[in-house]
Amino acid sequence: MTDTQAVAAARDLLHRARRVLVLTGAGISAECGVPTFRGPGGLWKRHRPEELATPEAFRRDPRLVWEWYVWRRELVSSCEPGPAHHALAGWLGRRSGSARLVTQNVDGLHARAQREWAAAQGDAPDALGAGRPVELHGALFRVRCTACRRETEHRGTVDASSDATLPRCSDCGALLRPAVVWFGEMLPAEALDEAIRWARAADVALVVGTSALVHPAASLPILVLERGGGLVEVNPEPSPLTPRAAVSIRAPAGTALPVLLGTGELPGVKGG
Ligand code: BJW
Ligand code: ZN
Repeated sequence: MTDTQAVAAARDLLHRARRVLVLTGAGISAECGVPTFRGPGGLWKRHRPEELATPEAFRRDPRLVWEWYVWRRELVSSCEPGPAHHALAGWLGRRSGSARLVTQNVDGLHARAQREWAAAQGDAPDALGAGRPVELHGALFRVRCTACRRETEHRGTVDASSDATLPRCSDCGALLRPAVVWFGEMLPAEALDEAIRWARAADVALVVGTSALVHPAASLPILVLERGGGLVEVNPEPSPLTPRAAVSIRAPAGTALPVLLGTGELPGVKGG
């Protein structure tokens, strides 16, 4: 299958699908300057996951873990949603409720692109409602109290120069932690339930920019396949899902999604 044929076949599948589950991973933000976790230049190359992304690591050395998150928060603050986020936001808006975006990313770039799209349509920019991305692994700019578990948005500066300067809960005084999901932790129940509900109802899973190694996120497209649905994968590299994909588009998301999800016709191909 040529690239053009693959895109045409994927557009046809998406066009005919009654419900679509979209699952994204770090690769969709890579072209915006947010490093992926694995692979060349990945975040794990410089920091072993078991050192930083586990509750044990945070108990052992909260300052070191916070330092990593401060670095990532600063990095993401300087990034903008890219063509892939924008193409997806427009397509989700046009599908008006028949597709749901589930992301493993904590960078908030999908929500930003969706708010920008909503604002461009004349809607209130924060009126995403049921269309807001399902964030399976939490959010970089939220914190949770390690004692009372109160969760709040947190965009302020964090001073990770010493244990004494780390952020503390304004209610109970205990240490705050990033509201993200570390290895061995349960995913937020509401988000996981919503993702599974969509996976069980979808005809097609569109999987973009994930190594599909981390579960339960990587199991969601399998649920779609198990009920006879189709899988479209966009990733320059193969993943464990590739052998089961009806269509595999081996291209960066920022190149592939505007063509796949755009409103224009493909050169020489009838649009879907
Ligand atoms: C491009 C591109 C471009 C590049 N365009 N593409 C079943 C089997 C085996 C193990 C388990 C299982 N179920 C649960 C587990 C254990 C564990 C797990 O999955 N381990 C595996 C690694 C073996 N899972 C968990 O612990 C989860 N919790 C859980 O299951 O709770 C229940 C339970 C509790 C106790 C015991 C047992 C069960 C929690 C997982 C939490 C993951 N957390 C992280 C950190 C989040 C916070 C943070 O960001 O700091 O989430 S880890 C990290 O990996 C992050 C990501 O969301 C996640 C996935 O990574 P992703 O997005 O796929 O990124 P990469 O870098 O791996 O891949 C990038 C891809 O992009 C590549 O393919 C590139 O080719 C591609 N790409 N440029 C398109 N331009
Ligand atoms: Zn508290």
